[in-house]
Amino acid sequence: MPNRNDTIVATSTAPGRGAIAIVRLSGRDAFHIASAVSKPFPDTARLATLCHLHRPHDPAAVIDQGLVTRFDGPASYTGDDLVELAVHGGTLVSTLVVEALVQAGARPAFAGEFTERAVLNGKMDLVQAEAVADIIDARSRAAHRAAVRQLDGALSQRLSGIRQALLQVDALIAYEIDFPMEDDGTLNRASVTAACDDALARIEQLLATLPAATLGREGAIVVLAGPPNAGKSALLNAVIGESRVLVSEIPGTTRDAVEVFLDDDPYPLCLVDTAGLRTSADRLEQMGIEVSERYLAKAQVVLACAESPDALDTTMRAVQGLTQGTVVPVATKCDLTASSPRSRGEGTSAGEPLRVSAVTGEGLPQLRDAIRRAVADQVAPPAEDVPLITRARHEHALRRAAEELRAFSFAWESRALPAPVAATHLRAAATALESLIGAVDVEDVLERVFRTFCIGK
Ligand SMILES: Nc1nc2c(ncn2[C@@H]2O[C@H](COP(=O)(O)OP(=O)(O)O)[C@@H](O)[C@H]2O)c(=O)[nH]1
Ligand SMILES: [Mg+2]
Repeated sequence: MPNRNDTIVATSTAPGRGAIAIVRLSGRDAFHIASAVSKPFPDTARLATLCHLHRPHDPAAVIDQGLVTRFDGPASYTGDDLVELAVHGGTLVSTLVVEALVQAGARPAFAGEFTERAVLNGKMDLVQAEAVADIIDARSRAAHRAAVRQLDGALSQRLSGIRQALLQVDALIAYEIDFPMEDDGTLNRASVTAACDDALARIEQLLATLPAATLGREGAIVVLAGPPNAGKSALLNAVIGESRVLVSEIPGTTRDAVEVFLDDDPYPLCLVDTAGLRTSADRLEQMGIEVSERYLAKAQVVLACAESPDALDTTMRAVQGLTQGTVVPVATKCDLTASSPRSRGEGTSAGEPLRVSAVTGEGLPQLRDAIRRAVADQVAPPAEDVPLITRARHEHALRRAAEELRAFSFAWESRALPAPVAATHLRAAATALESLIGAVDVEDVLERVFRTFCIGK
């Protein structure tokens, strides 16, 4: 673990040409170090001040003019004294400012070290710190929404609520062990079981958000499948509104799968253009076809594309065995064929194909709607008030907590283990939740016993 006593510095904005770059400095000597390179150095907290930045103790060696803001700990992002220097962008200026601050006594920060300090100083918990990273990495509205809620503490509150409930049960058991004659044993047993069931249900409710979280982050996989030359690549380009995929009249042009990420609500889409589904003697094309089949296996939605009704039938049959996803029949190049009155319009249920044209744009809005409906059929959009589980770390800890809780319930109900031994499962479940939010406090159980029970009774 890096030394927490060091004062750390880093450029917080992305490198490259830009209007402004922000350099952050944090730690016990932050103000002392900053005042060696800033003239003047502000003496009021949270008041952006225009300063000259220069080499340490050499006001004549000016590097830049910038806005310097001091945040006096603990009222700062890290909880320690912190200085933000907003300087001109580009690669050189911020590098020179960081260099000057290092010469004045700071150490370059490790990745994530500012947020790590925020956690260590109790400004946020681990789950919220992860949300900071998730907000930065979000590439869909769904992922962004989940991260903002997580930073807000929605998930942390749920987790600590469940943990508190478990500690409460532990306290109940401890009380019964210490004062077995004082309470109505049956009532206690029943309330322990009920509290455990409730905690388990709350954990399972969180785990149930995993598919929605995965879709929100990675996009629902929508595969365009069909014979070569059906117009799949042209359709994909038309849907995303730009030419990303090679379109050609030579069958077999798309040999590899091409993924295009498209943000949408409630989930982003990962549109996959594939090689055709026919079997081919060409080795390269054959490999492309195998790739298509792999994508079909994990698709949420398959757009079965073909020009003629016969080809569409064949495609539907070929696809059905290869996917668990919802298959949407799509009649392509409808500008070339007269529409039968029956098939015009939005219908796709009951095998009625959706008529689309990449050339005229006909049917494209209906196609987007059909995709949205099909995705929602596969994974229901998450309830507004339930925070999403977005990380493997969270999933593992919750599964572990659920396992321990089940082990406890079994031991408790079957009386297979003495109560103090069964209770170790309960505490292991609480610890798994603690490891998530980073609130590890062994005194908690004892404190609960004394606070919620009248020992003097
Ligand atoms: N008229 C018309 N031609 C299309 C349409 N979509 C594709 N094409 C043509 O059909 C041929 C094959 O298209 P392509 O997208 O490469 O098919 P893929 O093999 O299924 O990817 C190309 O010559 C396209 O210009 C359409 O909606 N209308
Ligand atoms: Mg193609």
